[in-house]
Amino acid sequence: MHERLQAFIHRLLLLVQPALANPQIAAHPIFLLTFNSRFCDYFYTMKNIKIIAVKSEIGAGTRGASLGFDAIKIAALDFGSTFFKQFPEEQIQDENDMLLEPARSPHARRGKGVLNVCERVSHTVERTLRDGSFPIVIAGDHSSSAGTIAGVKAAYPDARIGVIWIDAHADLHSPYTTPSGNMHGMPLAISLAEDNISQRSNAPDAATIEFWEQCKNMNNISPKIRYENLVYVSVRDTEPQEDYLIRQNKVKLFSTDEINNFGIDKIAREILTAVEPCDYIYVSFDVDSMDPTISRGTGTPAPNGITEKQAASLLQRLMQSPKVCCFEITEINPTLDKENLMAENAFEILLKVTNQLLYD
Ligand SMILES: [Mn+2]
Repeated sequence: MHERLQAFIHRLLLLVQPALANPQIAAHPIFLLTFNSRFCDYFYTMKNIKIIAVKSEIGAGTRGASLGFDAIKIAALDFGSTFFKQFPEEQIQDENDMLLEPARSPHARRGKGVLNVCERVSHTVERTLRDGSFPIVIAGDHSSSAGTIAGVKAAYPDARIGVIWIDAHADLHSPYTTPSGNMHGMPLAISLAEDNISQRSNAPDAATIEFWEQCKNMNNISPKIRYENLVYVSVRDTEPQEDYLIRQNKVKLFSTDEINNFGIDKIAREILTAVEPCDYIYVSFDVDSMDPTISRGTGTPAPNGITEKQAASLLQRLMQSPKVCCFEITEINPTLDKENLMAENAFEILLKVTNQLLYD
C-alpha cells in the first residue's frame, strides 16, 4: 500500500514539476504548503540513490570532460530542478593536475593517475552497493568505468556481472593496440583482462606492461567480466584490432540501424535477454553514442548515432530490470558544446532514468 501511495505522489510531483519551474506559481502558498522541498526530499530519497561524481579527464585526449558533471548541474538549475538536492553525493578525488606535466607513457597516457581514480571509484561503488544504495556515476572520461566495474565485482565477487555498453566506441584497446595511448579507450579491455597480443601494433615498455597488469588485477579479481556477458549498443567507430576481438568473441552488438529498424522495445527486450544469465547488470552510457547532429559536446563524436529520445527510452526500458544495479553517464564535454546542449540532453535522460528506477 505504501508503495502505491508513493507511486501516486510521485506522479503528482511529475505533474507539478514544470509548474514549480515558474517562480510565480512556485511561490503560491498552496505549492509552498504542499510541495515544499522537505516533502519532495522525503519521497525522493526513499530508494537510496547515490550520485558519484568523477570529475576526471586524464584518460581523454581532448580537454574538458572533467567539467561534464558541473555542466549537468547547471542544466538542472536552468530547468528549475531540485534533482541535486534530492540525493547524497560523493565526489571522487581526481588527478587532473597531471595534465600540467607531459604524459610519460605513450601507450597508457597518465595511466598511474587513471588507476588511482579507478581504485577510488571502485571503493566508493562497492561501498554504495554494500550499503544497499544504487550508484549513479556521473563521470568525466570513460576510463573510470574500469573502476566502476571493479567496484560492482568487488561488491558481488561470486556473481556474474553483465555489462550493457552504450557507446560509439568499443573501448577494447590495450597498451599493445592503442593508436592514441588514451586510457578512455581501454576500460573494457581492463575489465575483461584483454591484452589482444595477437593484434599488437605497439611495443609498450616494461613499466607500462607492469602498470597494465596492475589495472587488470585491480581488487585482485581478474577478469571482472566475460565477453559473453557484454552487450554493445550503437558501437560504430572501432579499430581493426577491436573488430577482431568483437568477431572472435562473438560479442553481441545492436547497431543504430537495428534500433531504427526494429524499435526500442524489441531491441531492449533482446538486450535484456542477452544478459539474462547474469546476476547483476551495469549500464554504461557514453553520450557519444548519440548522433553529433544532436550536440557536439563530447570529445570523440561519431556519425550515425542514436537520438536523445532513443537513448532515453532505451535506458528507461533497461532500468525496468531489477538486475540493473549501477548506471553511469560519461564523456560530456561542455567546452566543445553550444549553449550546454549535451548537458541538457544528458540531464533530461538522467531524470528519466532516475524516475524509472525510483517509481515505476
Ligand atoms: Mn566510451
